[in-house]
Parts: sequence; structure tokens; C-alpha cells
Amino acid sequence: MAKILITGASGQLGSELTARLRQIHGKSKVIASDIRKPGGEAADGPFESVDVLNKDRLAQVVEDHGIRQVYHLAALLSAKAEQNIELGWKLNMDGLLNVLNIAKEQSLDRIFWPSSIAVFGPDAPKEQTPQNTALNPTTVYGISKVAGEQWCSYYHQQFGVDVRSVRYPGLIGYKSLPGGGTTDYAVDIYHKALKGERFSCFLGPESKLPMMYMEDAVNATVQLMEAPGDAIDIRTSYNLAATSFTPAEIAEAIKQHIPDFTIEYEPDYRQKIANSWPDSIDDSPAREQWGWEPQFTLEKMVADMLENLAAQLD
Ligand code: AKB
Repeated sequence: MAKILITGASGQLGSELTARLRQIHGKSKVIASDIRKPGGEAADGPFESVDVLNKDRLAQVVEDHGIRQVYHLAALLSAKAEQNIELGWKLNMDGLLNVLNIAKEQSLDRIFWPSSIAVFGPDAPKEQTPQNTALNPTTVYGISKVAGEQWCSYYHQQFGVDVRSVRYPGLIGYKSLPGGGTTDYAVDIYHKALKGERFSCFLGPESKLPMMYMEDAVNATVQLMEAPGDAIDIRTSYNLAATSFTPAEIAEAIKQHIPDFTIEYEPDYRQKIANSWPDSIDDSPAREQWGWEPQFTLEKMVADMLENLAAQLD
């Protein structure tokens, strides 16, 4: 197996994907990179300190390690990008263009880049949002994801770069904390519940959003990257779905395990971002073209999350 580079490897998805790809391909084949060192399982293996905005350094690391595939995850998420729109745009756009140009220049085999449900804005249907519909995002993060999708498609068409992408919903896992997203509440809630603390939610009780357990997200990513090229019809990014729930629904599911758990609602600026996103997603092209099928419902995810997080916090 040719070598893999992961950018943003210290982040919520990066740390889990690094661990999984090392299990599959071997530790020495998967190089983690970030501006900060990874913790947990992802710390166990080769690491390079790389700022994706420094193209020369990134290109050098790719060349020095004989990298053939890049999982480019370094980005600013929706809430953080809204608070620093210039950095959000610069990191999310220039970082991606650096990776795409290196892929072109060094004829890399395959690139993975995450898009998001944030590509959709208020003009898109809220329920079962289809793959192709009005996008018109109202966040800088969403704008950067729409532009990024178009760049991926362009580099594929013009230069033959084999770039693949999914539009992740909110991701929920126990191994690492997210940072700067609008869906982060759905991870923080478990930490508070297990500590016996009251949880203050920054979204209102009825804010329904598409969500996914980390194991499903990692499986989808690996499945897409292993699919034969002729199965990949969409070179912008695939809709991807597992479950959808509101803060009130996840709180209720947690109460089935921790009856004393209490939640209060104090919506802040992130409410506006959540309001602009879909409630649920139609991911039929991913299911039909490369066999995507999620394993985790809300109830299954809550049970697994509480069990694993409790063991970790012991
Ligand atoms: C965020 O909340 O910004 C992310 C996302 C949905 O892309 N989790």
C-alpha cells in the first residue's frame, strides 16, 4: 500500500481516521500532520508538523515520504469561521487549493476532502434534501464548502485528479472533542450527562439537524476511498446521512440511561447557522453508487457513546 498523508490529523475526525487507516495499512504507511500534535491513538505513529497554508512545506512532506494519497481535513468549522470570516475562507480555500495543486504536480493517486451539509442554505428543501438542489449557503463555512466542491470537480475534469468527497452531517464520537462547529452540542451533552451536570444547549429544543456516529463516518470515508473510480459519478461531493434529531430528542434518549439528566436551552449566534441547514438528507446516490449504509440509529449511538465515554472517564 502506498503512503497516506492526513492533514488536520489532530482534529475530531482526523484523529479517528488516522487510527483506522493505521489499523488497515500499518502505522508506518500513514503520516499524521497538523499544526498541533495529536493525542490518543493517533499519537502512536509518524507525525509531521504542517500548516496547510504553507504549500512548499506541504509539497516537501508529500515528496519526502513518497505520499500517494492525501486526506485533507484541516479546516475551520462553521461557528469558528463565522467569527473569523477571513481566516475561515483562507484556511478552507487556500488549504484545499494547495492540496489539489500538489496532487496535480506530483500526480498523486487519490485525494479525500470533506464537504458538509453546510453547503445547503434556506432555499434548499428542509426534509430529505436531495443531492442536487439550490445551495445558496448563508455561512462563510458553507460558501467555502460550495466553492471547494466546485474546485474538486474542476481539478478532476481538467487535470484528472482523483478527488472524492462526502457532505458530512454533524459528527459524534467519544475519542476526541470537536471544535468550532454548530453540531458540537451533540458531543458536549454526553460529557455533562456523565459528570452529573446540567447541560446548557446553545441551540433551541426543536433544532433538528442531520447527525452521524463517528464509526459510520469513518466507514463511509474508507468505503468511498476504496471504491473503484468508475463507481464514483459525483466529483463535487456526495450527500451522506445516518440519523437526524433535535436537542430535545437526544436529551430524552440520554435520560433513558441517566434519568437525572437535565438540559436547559440558551440559544446563541449558532442558532441562526442551524436554522439555515437541512433537517434531513437524501443520500441515495451514495447508497446506489458505492454501497453506503449507516449502522447507527440515535438509540444505538447514545448507548454506545455513553458506554465508551464512561469507560474513558473512569
Ligand atoms: C459544523 O457544525 O460546522 C460541522 C459540520 C456540520 O460541517 N460539524
